Amino acid sequence: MSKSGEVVILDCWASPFCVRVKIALNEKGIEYENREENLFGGKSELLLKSNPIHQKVPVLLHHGKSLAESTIIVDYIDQTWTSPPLLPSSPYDVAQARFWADFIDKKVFDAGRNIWSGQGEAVEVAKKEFIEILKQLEELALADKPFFGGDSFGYVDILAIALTSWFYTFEQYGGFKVEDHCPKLSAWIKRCYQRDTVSKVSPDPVKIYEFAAMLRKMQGIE
Ligand code: GS8
Repeated sequence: MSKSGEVVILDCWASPFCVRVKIALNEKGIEYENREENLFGGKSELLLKSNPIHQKVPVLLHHGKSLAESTIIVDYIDQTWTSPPLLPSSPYDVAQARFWADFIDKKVFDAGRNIWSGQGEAVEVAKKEFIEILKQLEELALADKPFFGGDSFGYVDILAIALTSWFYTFEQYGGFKVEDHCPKLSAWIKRCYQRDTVSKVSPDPVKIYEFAAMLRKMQGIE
């Protein structure tokens, strides 16, 4: 267990990237303090100082030292607190996990964002792309395994499950259900949410939907 103040997350409740860090720390049984950033009304000096390049959350502060980028932070957490391991043990399996982590990072959330932030035909295109990406994940990465890495919940599961509290928003704006296209992935989502480490830090999908509606208004989309 970590003493108070040792581990701090510069956080935003709706950020799927912050959720990744919280799940990883929960899996390791590490206590942390989360400091909510106001991303629209002025970021804290600490955030600007800790992540001067991107000025984004999450930032992890460990004994005052800062780290940015959620996949890198989850990696750091896995190397710092080694039990239970999140990444597999063989170099080949680690490489595979990193391949899918990279795929998820480059594809899933951006495709989803194009659904909720789009209009007209662009939404249809984004929806098709999003479903195609999920099908690739389902067929080629998850297949018939309970979790991406096999029998136990791990690195790729954390990176992917954290994005799913936004799926309801994508579904509402896109007019589709993930479950109708990707039954195995839907079963995996339910399996992951049975874990306390996931459910207790995952934002309410309806609140995310309301948040996305607010962002659309702010961006003048209607
Ligand atoms: C993405 C972080 C990010 O987009 C990661 O950590 O994995 N690749 C990074 N953070 C957003 C909030 S979630 O959409 C953020 O901090 N945005 C503030 C800004 O862009 O100014």
